[in-house]
Amino acid sequence: MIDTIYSLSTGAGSSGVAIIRLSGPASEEVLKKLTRKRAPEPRLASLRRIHNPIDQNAIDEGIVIWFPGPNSYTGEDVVEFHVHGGPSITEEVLKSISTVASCRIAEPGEFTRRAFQLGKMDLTSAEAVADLIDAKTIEQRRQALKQFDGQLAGLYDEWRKQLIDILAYAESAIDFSDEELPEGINNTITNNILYLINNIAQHIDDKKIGERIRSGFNIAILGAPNSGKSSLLNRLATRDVAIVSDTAGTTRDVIEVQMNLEGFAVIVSDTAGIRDTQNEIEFEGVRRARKAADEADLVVVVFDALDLPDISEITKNYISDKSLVLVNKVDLLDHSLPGEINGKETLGISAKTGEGFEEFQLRLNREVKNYFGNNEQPVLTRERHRKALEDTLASLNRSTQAVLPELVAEDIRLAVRSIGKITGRVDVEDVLDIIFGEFCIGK
Ligand SMILES: Nc1nc2c(ncn2[C@@H]2O[C@H](COP(=O)(O)OP(=O)(O)OP(=O)(O)O)[C@@H](O)[C@H]2O)c(=O)[nH]1
Ligand SMILES: [Mg+2]
Repeated sequence: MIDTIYSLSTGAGSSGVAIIRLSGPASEEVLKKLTRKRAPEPRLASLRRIHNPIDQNAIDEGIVIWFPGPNSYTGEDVVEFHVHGGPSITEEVLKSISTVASCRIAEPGEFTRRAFQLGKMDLTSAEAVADLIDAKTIEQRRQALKQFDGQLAGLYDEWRKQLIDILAYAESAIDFSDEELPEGINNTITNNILYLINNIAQHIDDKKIGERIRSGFNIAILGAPNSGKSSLLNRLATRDVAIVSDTAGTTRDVIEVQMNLEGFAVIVSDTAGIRDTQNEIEFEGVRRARKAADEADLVVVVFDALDLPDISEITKNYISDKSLVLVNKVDLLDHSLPGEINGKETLGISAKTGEGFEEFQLRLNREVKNYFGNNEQPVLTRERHRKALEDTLASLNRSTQAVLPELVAEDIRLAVRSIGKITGRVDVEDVLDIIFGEFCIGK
């Protein structure tokens, strides 16, 4: 007996409309009990009075929609109650549903999990549902929708199909002697494997673009104490996030602010001023600052114009090809800026007056856009995909070294399995909990 699952599918709190969704064999029974009528026409919005089936009291009047399986989100029988979104109403409807046998509250992601299990969508589309719900920027949404539409699944399924073709060849090489096989079959196998290895390797050599679109592009602000890092963060965030003071060594913890630059999610971190220190707390702050810089996709290196020409040597070490170099406090400068530091062009700004800030923002936007590029190819979006592709590559590379045809075939079979795990074309029970655990209840 399969449970019927239900939950409030819209957000918590009061709203104009709230949707309570059910999926499973008892859906129709619940619908009849709560509306005291037959199920309406399938997929047709119908106005109904909704009652508590135990005390028979009216709860609300709302829209009900009946989706008999398999033409529903999950593939099972599904019912939606669209009621007024007051907590007393939604609680009472949920309570009423709980009185019907075999109905229980859904686990996180369970609706989508059932949709996957009944073949309504592959695993990458299911993951994309979670991403669509979480999307806060245009680019996050675009990427999630592409994945939901099956762009990633299409690519991986195509590679898997090619691998299965190669496997068929490789197995024929086991069963038949050399004389019986068409000429050059081993060369064809090897060439096809090498071609796939090349394509997969290119696909995963991606600067983690897809993962960064989901999780955010990391920018660390780094520099000597008092150079104006926190002032810069506050100006970027247009609010007073970090404490600013003329005491050197004010910031200790890493302060993160989420922003949206050019439609991309960005996390900007303000850090402790880098210097040698005996103070235990400041020392830990400096350690965290260095770590933030190491892990960042872009480091904004800030120098203090008041230190010129003896700018901080420790800070200089952080100039690399992933940095933007600023000289702050140009409002106090009575001579000209050095055009470059360590071969990197400098930009003079004043976090206090805003001088040069517009140009800084333009450069920041340009860096973010350049990092992501105009990639129209489907990109992988999770460590899970990367790991499966690395396993696939490892098996394929091994197969090119194998001498016995049996071993070649076995490695290709392993490769088929690894790549199949991404879309769920194999036994994947073990990964399901991880994927659907990312969801909130009601999705
Ligand atoms: N004149 C002027 N003063 C500035 C500018 N930017 C920051 N300041 C001042 O410099 C001092 C230090 O600024 P903060 O933003 O706290 O510097 P910080 O780099 O975060 O310092 P730590 O957290 O100690 O490393 C404060 O008194 C700011 O008001 C600027 O562009 N011009
Ligand atoms: Mg600070």
